[in-house]
Amino acid sequence: MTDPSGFAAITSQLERLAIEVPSWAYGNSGTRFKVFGSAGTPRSVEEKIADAAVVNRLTGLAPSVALHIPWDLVDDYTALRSYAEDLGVALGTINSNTFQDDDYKLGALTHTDKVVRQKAIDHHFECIDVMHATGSRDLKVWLAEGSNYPGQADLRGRQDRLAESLATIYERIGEDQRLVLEYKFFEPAFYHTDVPDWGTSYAQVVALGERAMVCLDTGHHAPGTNIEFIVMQLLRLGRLGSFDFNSRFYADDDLIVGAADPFQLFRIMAEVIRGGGLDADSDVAFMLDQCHNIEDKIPGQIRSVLNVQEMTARALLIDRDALLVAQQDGDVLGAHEIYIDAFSTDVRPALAAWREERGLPASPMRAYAESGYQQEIEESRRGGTQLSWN
Ligand code: PSV
Ligand code: MN
Ligand code: MN
Repeated sequence: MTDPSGFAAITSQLERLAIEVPSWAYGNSGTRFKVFGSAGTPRSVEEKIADAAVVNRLTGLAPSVALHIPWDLVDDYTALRSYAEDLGVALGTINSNTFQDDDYKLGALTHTDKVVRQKAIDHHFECIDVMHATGSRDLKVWLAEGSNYPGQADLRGRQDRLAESLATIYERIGEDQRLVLEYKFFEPAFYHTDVPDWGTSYAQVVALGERAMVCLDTGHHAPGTNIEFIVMQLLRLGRLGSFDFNSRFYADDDLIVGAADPFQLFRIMAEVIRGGGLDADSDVAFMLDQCHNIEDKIPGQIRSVLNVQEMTARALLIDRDALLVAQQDGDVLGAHEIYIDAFSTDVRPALAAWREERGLPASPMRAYAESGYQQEIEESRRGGTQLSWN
């Protein structure tokens, strides 16, 4: 095969791309208006993992599954780990959950009441116990905390209590484990959020220590935010721990990554590559944080990891040497054209051929449709309670 785009030169880097899938993507989900039930939805954590394993088997891209506690509560995490490994996937990031308990209405790690704060800290300790059993590296902390009305809360006091609570949790994580702190600029609190932006997350994690990092969820920014700039800065500072990928038109839409704005995904991956985030020694974790409200969940996840792979391949094709020369020469439009040339390259045929070379289906979407798995789960998962997003 001729290789006009230079695809052969990027496959060693592309080979390193791994995208963790979230267990909650396989449950039913919706909006505050309606959660649609769908046939074949998992009724247990094991069935979610089985579905995630299908995504990995067909794409070779999704070797681990993130769990959310207590949504994915089981008695024996060591057994769950073996079950997952038998299906060819690992258990990945453990997500804590302090947003569905009445006690946390006014805060969890930031609450003015020490008893409530300790309850939230203890929940994180339980998550760390789970991590030891599952072999997980990352504890991901996203906090729904904030206030709705000016004057409702002492912003400074909350930030101080947050620092103290996080320090207590951080002390408990193992030498090979990390704490990743996710930020979000609004929702469910609307006036202020205690970790609204990368700067706050960065300030908090730097105070904790070297194994504390920032998680960047692509849906958690105001419209118009230059997300790739944040990616660049966090990589430069050595604190980009992980991504929660999804795409959005308005806010935290949690749609299929790359569906709304593939160019933004390209720009993000271009900065990841520029900053060493795809190098062999990189610790940056790539994850999806998505829900599939109206489409089938497994092909939704397959489409998502393929989108990330496709935009990563295009970003790897940027002629970095030529770009540097154009940038240094002040060649504004020349530099821009080099960048856009890579974005405009259709890598799909090359990716299909490369997949086949590695024993994977050329079209994982088609392979899934033809596999009969969807029909099989729709038939076999009739009894029991289908799991929802929460
Ligand atoms: C919050 O919007 C979030 O992005 C966090 O990552 C949660 O863990 C996830 O959604 C699922 O609620
Ligand atoms: Mn997220
Ligand atoms: Mn979110």
